[in-house]
Parts: sequence; C-alpha cells; structure tokens
Amino acid sequence: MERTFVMVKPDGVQRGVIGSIINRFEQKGFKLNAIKLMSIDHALAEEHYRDLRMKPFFGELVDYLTSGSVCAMIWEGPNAVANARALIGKTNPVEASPGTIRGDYAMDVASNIVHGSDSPESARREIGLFFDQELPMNPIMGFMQGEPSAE
Ligand code: IDP
Ligand code: MG
Repeated sequence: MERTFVMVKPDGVQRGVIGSIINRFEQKGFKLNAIKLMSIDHALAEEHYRDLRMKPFFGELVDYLTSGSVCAMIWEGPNAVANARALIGKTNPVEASPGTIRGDYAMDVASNIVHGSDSPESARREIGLFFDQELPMNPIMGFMQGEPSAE
C-alpha cells in the first residue's frame, strides 16, 4: 500500500473539474485519504517545486500555482505514485495520450491542470508540506482523515 500527493491546480479548480478528476481516481480504484481546498503562498509554491528553481519558467510556475485555490489530496493504493502518474499523463498535454487527465482536459504545458508526485520519496515530502498528519480534522481547511486504513 502506497500513498501519493495529487493536486488540482488553479486552472482545474477554476474550470470546475475537481469532481471529474476525483471520479477518475475513484474509478481506477484509489482510496481517498485526505482532501482540502486551499490557497498556496509563494513560499510553499517555491518549496513544492524546489527541484525546478533553476528552470527559466520557475517564476511563471510559481505565479500560476499561487493564482487561485488548489485542491490538495492524498490518494492511496498499490503503486499509488506510478498509477497516479499514468492516470495524469505526460507533463506536456500535447504529448499526453487521450484518456489521461492531461490528455483530456489540458492543452498547454504551463497550465496542465493537475500535479502528481513523481516518486514515493517525493510523495512523502509533498504530503508533509501540504498536510499536517497530527491534525485528524481541520474544520477550516476541510475534512481530513487520519492514518490510512489497513485494507
Ligand atoms: P510533472 O508535473 O509532470 O511532474 P515537472 O517536470 O515536474 O512535470 O514540472 C512541474 C510543472 O511545471 C509542470 O506540471 C508544469 O505545470 C510546469 N512546467 C513544466 N515544464 C514547463 C515549461 O516548459 N513551461 C512552463 N511550465 C512548465
Ligand atoms: Mg514533477
């Protein structure tokens, strides 16, 4: 059993496709462990994408991520990281196959609608950045479950 961090980015929230994206994860067999709508400040966006800080598009990326609410989620299941990346599709929607989320919902690499962790290590780091596991319930940010079930 593995967990991964998935985030509907501001363009996805703005377009009203959170439910459609959640549906694809549920349909695939993932179990939702935690979810919240939130806004990201520049510090969190820069930390989340720290590995890309030398890229020429880093400033644009941080502006994009902080431009509106995001929907942060933890999904769990066997090979959750790789299964989520397969559902999400390639980074550039031009290359993402139809049937993947980016292939079906996005057209441009700079606004590709959804994020998924690229390794179990990244997933742990990102879950730690976005979720406080010591808070079983956060009434302001939304409903959060505690530890993943043993199923
Ligand atoms: P990933 O989201 O598929 O893991 P990464 O290479 O980690 O892809 O890039 C992180 C995010 O940075 C992408 O999802 C996309 O939003 C943005 N990004 C990647 N390449 C470009 C680019 O060439 N121009 C603008 N934004 C980009
Ligand atoms: Mg990445």
